[in-house]
This record gives sequence, structure tokens and C-alpha cells, in this order.
Amino acid sequence: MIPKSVVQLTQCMRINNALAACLATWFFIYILRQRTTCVTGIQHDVQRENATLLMLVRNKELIDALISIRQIEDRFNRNFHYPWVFLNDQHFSEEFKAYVKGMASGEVEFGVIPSSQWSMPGDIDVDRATQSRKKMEMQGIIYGGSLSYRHMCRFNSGFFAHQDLLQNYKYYWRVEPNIQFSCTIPDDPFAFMRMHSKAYGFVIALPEYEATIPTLWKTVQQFARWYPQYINPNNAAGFVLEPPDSDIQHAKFNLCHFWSNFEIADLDFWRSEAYTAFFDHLDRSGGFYYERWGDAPVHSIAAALLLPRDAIHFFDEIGYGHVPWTRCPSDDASHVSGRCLCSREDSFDYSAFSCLPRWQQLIS
Ligand SMILES: Nc1nc2c(ncn2[C@@H]2O[C@H](COP(=O)(O)OP(=O)(O)O)[C@@H](O)[C@H]2O)c(=O)[nH]1
Ligand SMILES: [Mg+2]
Repeated sequence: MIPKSVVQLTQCMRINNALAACLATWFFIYILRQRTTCVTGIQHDVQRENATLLMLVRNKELIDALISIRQIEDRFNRNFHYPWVFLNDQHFSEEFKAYVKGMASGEVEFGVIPSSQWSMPGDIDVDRATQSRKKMEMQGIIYGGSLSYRHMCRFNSGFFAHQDLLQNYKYYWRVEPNIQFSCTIPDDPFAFMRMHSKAYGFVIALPEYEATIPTLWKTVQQFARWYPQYINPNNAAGFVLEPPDSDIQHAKFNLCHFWSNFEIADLDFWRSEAYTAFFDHLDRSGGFYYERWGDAPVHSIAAALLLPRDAIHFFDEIGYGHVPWTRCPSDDASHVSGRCLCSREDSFDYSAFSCLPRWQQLIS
């Protein structure tokens, strides 16, 4: 088939005095075509951000990983072909790699986490940590007895952003196995993050189990006393403080946090001097192992204290589910357009447990 631009060119050339304009138009079209991104040999007329889809996952979670990849590809990535990065504390099996590559529409890379970042640091009292896990298990605290869960939480709190495979990326979208995206996502959230100077994006906000973080807040308060230079003057501390308009030293932690199994965020924040100091301070206290600090409250408290509040964004247009909660966009247009397949009535946004009203009140 003769390209449209060539036909236009031939017609144009019949008119001698329009030759110059015609050539200029043709050249313009040519340049535009060169600007489109090229993925695995196919040309796509989209502009991508410096961003990746990121999944920490085990080989045994292959089917759940594929469920998530299928969802995000169909709802979003088939139009963009963002690359994927998969991380694991073990080597990925050949089967895992082959299946995942077959489903992802962008480039795929697999990384193995250094064992030093997936083990207890040398200064942890191993007996104390073991006793604490036993006690938490007996108390019926979720993942209370699991050491690997603690490695995972510590890794996701700090080390993940420093992985070799992420060094050249600015933004990531955290994807967990077996999650649901219930709405088509026509616009690129990464582009939104860049254009609006956002550093942290969330969809669900809820309270943490207090029994997993008995001394977390005390440790954060100590950080704020020792390193006041890192507390942002325009912070969103009111999201995590009780009472919300109190100051960090006099307030309690209200347990509200962004549910980190979904995150779209700026890796440069987690690699910043301020966050590195925050993570190191928390890590030195041993709370990831003596208690069971989750990466969600750690990330959320850091975002609320260290970032300007307008760098945090609630992605209302994204319908999302991770057991046991789902949330659904609130506007009519998302539903009458057929973009979404979820129930607003059942959305976690309206649950008595949701911390979203608190967020919305803070930024209103
Ligand atoms: N490679 C690896 N990934 C893990 C391990 N434990 C948890 N993960 C991943 O860490 C994330 C959170 O774990 P998950 O079991 O979903 O915890 P939950 O969402 O808090 O119930 C998921 O992406 C898991 O695949 C582990 O031991 N090894
Ligand atoms: Mg999960």
C-alpha cells in the first residue's frame, strides 16, 4: 500500500509554486514518525515516561503474577508498552520467565535481590527477634510468625529503589500478584506524575494493625527531633497525626497509611538524602525484626512528613482490588462510559475504615 504521505506528496507536486511548502510538510511528517517509540520492532505512536512496572514475586506465585500482568496489560499497558521489572530473592525459574515474557507487552527484566538485603542485619539480636515472632504468632497477628515477610517489608521499605535494574528509572508502578484493575486507564499516570510534580500516588488508605508497630511512631518522633531539616514545611503530617492539627512530638500516630501494594511513585524520593536518613534511622532501631513494621506505614509516614503535601496524589480514576478490599471510581462518567466494571456501593472509599476522608479533608 502506498503511504498516504507519498500520495499527498505526488498531488502536491503538480502545483509548481507549492513545491516548497509540500516538501516542508512531507519532511514534518517524516520527523514526527521518527519521534515515535519503537518496542520489539513494532512502532507505536505513544510517548512514554522514564518509568517501569515493578513486581516483587516468588516463582510459586506465577499464576497470580500472570493474573496481574493480564489485567494491567489489558487495562493500560497495551497502549503504552512500558517495560516490566520482576524482582525475587531467589532465581526466577525458566518457566516463570517464559510465561511472563509471553504476556508482557513491553521489555521484561528479571533481578535477584542480594542476600545482604534479604536477611537480618548483623546487629539484630536473633533470639529476641525469634521470641518476638513466636509471641506474635501466638497472638494471631497476620504474618506474625514469618521471617520472610519481615525481609520483604524491609526490602520494600528501603532497598528496592536501589536495585541495579531500577537505577535508570524515575517512576515505578508497584504491581502485586493477584490484583485487579477494574477500569480501563486511558491516560498515562506516569505522565500525570511528571507534569504535576507528584512523587507518590495511591488508591486505598486504611489503618494499620497497631500490634505490628508498637514502637514505630516513637522511632519516627525521634527521627523528627534528630533530623528536623528533613521534615517538609508544607508536609501532609495531618494525614497521620492524631489530633491532625497537632505537632509531631505531641501527636499520636492515627494508624492511617496508603496501602502500598499499589504505588505509583518517584524512585528519586526513596533514593533521596531525606528518605535514606529516615529508613536508616528506622532500620537501626531493629523494628522490622523485633516487631513487624510494614512497608506501607513506613512509606506513608515518610511521604506525609518529608514530601510537600501536593506531591501526594489520590488516583480516583483507577479501579483497584487486592484481597480483601476493592475500590471503584466515584464519578458517573467512569460508569456510563463503560470504562469501569466495579460497584461504587462496595467501594472501600466509603468504608468506615477508609482513611480517604481524612486525606480529602487535609487537602480541601
Ligand atoms: N520474592 C519474594 N517475594 C515475596 C516474598 N514474600 C512476599 N513477597 C512479595 O511481596 C509482596 C507482598 O506480599 P504478599 O504476600 O502479597 O503480602 P500482603 O499483600 O501483605 O498479604 C508480593 O508482591 C509478594 O509476591 C518472598 O519471600 N519472596
Ligand atoms: Mg499482596
